[in-house]
Amino acid sequence: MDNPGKICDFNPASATDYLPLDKLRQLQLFRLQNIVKRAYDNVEHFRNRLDERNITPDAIKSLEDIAKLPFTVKTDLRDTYPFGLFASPMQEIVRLHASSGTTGKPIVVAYTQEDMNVWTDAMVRTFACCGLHKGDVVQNAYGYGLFTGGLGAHYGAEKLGATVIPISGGNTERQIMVMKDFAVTAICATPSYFIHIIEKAEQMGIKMEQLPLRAGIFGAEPWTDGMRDYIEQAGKIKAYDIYGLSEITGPGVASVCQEQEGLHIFEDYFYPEIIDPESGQPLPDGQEGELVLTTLCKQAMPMIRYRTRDITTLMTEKCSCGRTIRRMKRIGRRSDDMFIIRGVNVFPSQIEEALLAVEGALPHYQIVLTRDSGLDNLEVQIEVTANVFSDKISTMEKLQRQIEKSIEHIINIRARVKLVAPNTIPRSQGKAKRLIDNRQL
Ligand code: DLL
Repeated sequence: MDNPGKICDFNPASATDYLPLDKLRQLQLFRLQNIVKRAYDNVEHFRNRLDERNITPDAIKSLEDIAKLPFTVKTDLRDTYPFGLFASPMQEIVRLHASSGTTGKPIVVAYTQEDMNVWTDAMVRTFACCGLHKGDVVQNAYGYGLFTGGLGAHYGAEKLGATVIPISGGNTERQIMVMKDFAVTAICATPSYFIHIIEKAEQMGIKMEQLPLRAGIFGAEPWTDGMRDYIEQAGKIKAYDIYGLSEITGPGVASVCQEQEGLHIFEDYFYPEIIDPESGQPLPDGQEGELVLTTLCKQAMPMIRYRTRDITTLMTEKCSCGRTIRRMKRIGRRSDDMFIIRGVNVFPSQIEEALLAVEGALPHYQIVLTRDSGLDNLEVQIEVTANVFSDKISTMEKLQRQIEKSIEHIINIRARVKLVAPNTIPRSQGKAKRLIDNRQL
């Protein structure tokens, strides 16, 4: 392909999302060859990995050749903490973010000005997918700070031409006051936090249908179709799913469109592969596996074949919205979310799916694992509406049994369901913590 000037010049959303596939593949290959070379020339860790395998960047002659390259995993970021994977000198870096993770040091990610432009462009395209435009008033309740959600959404919404309210997460009563008084039309938040907002609005006597809010741009944690239906009904809005991760850019990697059938991956920037998580072998489109992403444009910190641990399937059917970029199915689980109970692999999202299938249960739940005389117990604590809670014991018992059955139907083992009063389960302002494992494994 002819050198189009700057490797990662970006086009208006409409052009890139709808590129003919042969043009898109050409662009991806051109960018892949360049980014591999950039990483090889500037990142010692990556160069050593290729040298060990006797590979040079020239090995990439086609997109399929990407499979010759080694994976990058989260521990590579930890082992080179803080700046070991940077491919740009510090003077070129205009932003750092970090993600805390559960143990030890955070991982650090960096952006040059060009990276910021790409990230912002990906977010503009995300918002465009969700039907937002100039004139929308966007309440950004993703956390601002080292988390990429707040600033990522902020820059994109501003570039789109919308009016941005940088409220960040927390102070829920104020969120509702602002939503009402500033005539907010779209909100960005984690789905679990938005459910809390709906609940609080109800307590404050504010009816969601009387607000001009029409869209929610939700992501940063796994959620189910059942949760989406609940949010759309209770919040009187359309709920869009957006996906991203710090290591790759932050939010802006993929988004659902108006069809809400899978998330379009902005694959001219982020090249997706699906691999078998056990063998590491690439799987064809249409098969479920672990999502691996390569940043085709990232200058400060190129990520080559990053193993996300997120489980999904690439969809190849053309979307009726007309975009040519591929879609992936909603990410309902991470391979490291999984817990094993009595030998059975279970994901928290399966529990969510089961309980939302039963009327009267609220999407506030927590999974508690305990071990008693060597035997694992799975308890699911679920809030029910005030009406149900004050109802006859027999009604409660019936609901409890219904949910137990629904869970058993999906995961094939028995869980103890405990119905709890409204407002018992802790609310999150960001990512919800669904699992408490007290088994001391
Ligand atoms: O959560 C970036 C983000 C912010 C995405 C705001 C969307 C909206 P991290 O904190 O690095 O970055 O967490 C990334 O969160 O690997 C997934 O496991 C999970 N995740 C993110 N979006 C979704 C989603 C941000 N829509 C990790 N569905 C990822 C399911 C999601 N899981």
